[in-house]
Amino acid sequence: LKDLFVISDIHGQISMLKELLVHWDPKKEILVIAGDMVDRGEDPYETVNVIHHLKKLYPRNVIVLKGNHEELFLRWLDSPVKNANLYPRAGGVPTVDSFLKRLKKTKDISSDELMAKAIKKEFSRTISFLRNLPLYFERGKYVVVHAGVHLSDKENWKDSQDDMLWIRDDFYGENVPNNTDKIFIFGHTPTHDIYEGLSTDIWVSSCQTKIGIDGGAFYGGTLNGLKIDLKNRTYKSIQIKHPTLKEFKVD
Ligand SMILES: [Mn+2]
Repeated sequence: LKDLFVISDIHGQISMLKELLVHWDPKKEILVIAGDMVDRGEDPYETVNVIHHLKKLYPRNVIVLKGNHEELFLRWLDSPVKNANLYPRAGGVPTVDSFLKRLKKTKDISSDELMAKAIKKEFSRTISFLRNLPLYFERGKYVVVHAGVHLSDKENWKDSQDDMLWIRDDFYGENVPNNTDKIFIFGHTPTHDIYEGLSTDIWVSSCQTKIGIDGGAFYGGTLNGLKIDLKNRTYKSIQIKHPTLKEFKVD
């Protein structure tokens, strides 16, 4: 039985991702990317590209989940005019730019409509990979999901796909009891917000069944990796610090 190595909310921070992936052992661990690869950040295209490549290399040992930002990118691709104002506000510009930069032909692309059309055409495999991402990953007692689920009863936590992408304190709030028998690993809300500014460390609810791992990598926080030993139910975390300008490397 393989252990889990969970990473979430990379938001284009490819240098931090590469640094963190050094700690992944593909022979012993299933890598779970819990969504929000794109939007904001250093290079969203390359982030998706590296993860897609890993998925192709290790189809059974790499699990990639959809986050709300993959959903927002896909919505913009499918309805660029309707989302022309909304998507940039969600951090979409670096995503679109990083894809456009890799286009073979870049002339005559002046509107959102033409940009979306060109990206869909040239990167059809990447886009189809994003479209078909699952929303959660379940292994024994553990469930990895981007934002969370509704916890009201034991059976129906799988019902709301919307919650899996978007929910916040209606899930992680300390006043929300977990009536399922699962332990949830989630991203989406930076732990910095849950800790009210005190830390970017991995957050564990007092009931110990909700574990937040989003270190706010793009916001100058950390990219957290959570290792879960399934047999012994022990955890280990690895934190990659946001590169300062001085330490920043360009290769
Ligand atoms: Mn999110």
